[in-house]
Amino acid sequence: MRKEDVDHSLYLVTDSTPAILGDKDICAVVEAALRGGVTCVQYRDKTSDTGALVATARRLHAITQRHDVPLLINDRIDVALAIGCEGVHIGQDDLDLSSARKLLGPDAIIGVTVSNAEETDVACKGGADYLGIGTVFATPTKENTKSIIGVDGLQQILLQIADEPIKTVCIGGINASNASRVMWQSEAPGGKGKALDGVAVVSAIMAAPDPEEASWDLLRLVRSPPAFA
Ligand code: TZP
Ligand code: MG
Repeated sequence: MRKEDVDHSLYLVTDSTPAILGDKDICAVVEAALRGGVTCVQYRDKTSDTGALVATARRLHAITQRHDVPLLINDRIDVALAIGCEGVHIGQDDLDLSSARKLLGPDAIIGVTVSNAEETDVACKGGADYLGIGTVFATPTKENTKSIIGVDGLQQILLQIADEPIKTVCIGGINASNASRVMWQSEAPGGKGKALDGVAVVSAIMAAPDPEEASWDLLRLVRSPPAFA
């Protein structure tokens, strides 16, 4: 898949902690989410050692490839290189964008987390393929997050990049009760700025009793503009 053709509509970020994954198998959950229509997967695992990361990433990649969906690795350029997946997602404390690009090459997908104007500017100028904008809402999934930006902060960043060709997803506390409002806010009457390309979720899918159904519901919300009555 060419990176220009990646669909960011429903972007699943995995979590391997018992609080979210419980005793389920990560591959079974991701497979169910893909059946439900997830369009992009990021393997995010802050606790496993490198050997286990590579092994799980390989299993996940075999699954995402069957669904023709890209697999990105959180933080770990080395793991992405080892398994030959489609790219990485880096935060502000990880290896910098230009080094990641040098290592991975022009065809890799590189996403960057941004939460303010300066980070957004640097990521756009540095050639990120997409931005993960957040944290939108406070979330137990990432408790030590630096900045909760709210819907207003998200709107400001979307306004700042109105003319940039970069893709965007938002992250942080997104679930079926707020996905439509957040996704479509720029299109509402009086809304300004770039439209989001999608939403990124962890617990709304990884912790759902039925990840396939949860994905299906979220995808419908993200793909169908509300009536703005
Ligand atoms: N980055 C910013 S918030 C977050 C990450 C990885 C976690 C989002 O988790 P959830 O469960 O979708 O709120
Ligand atoms: Mg990181």
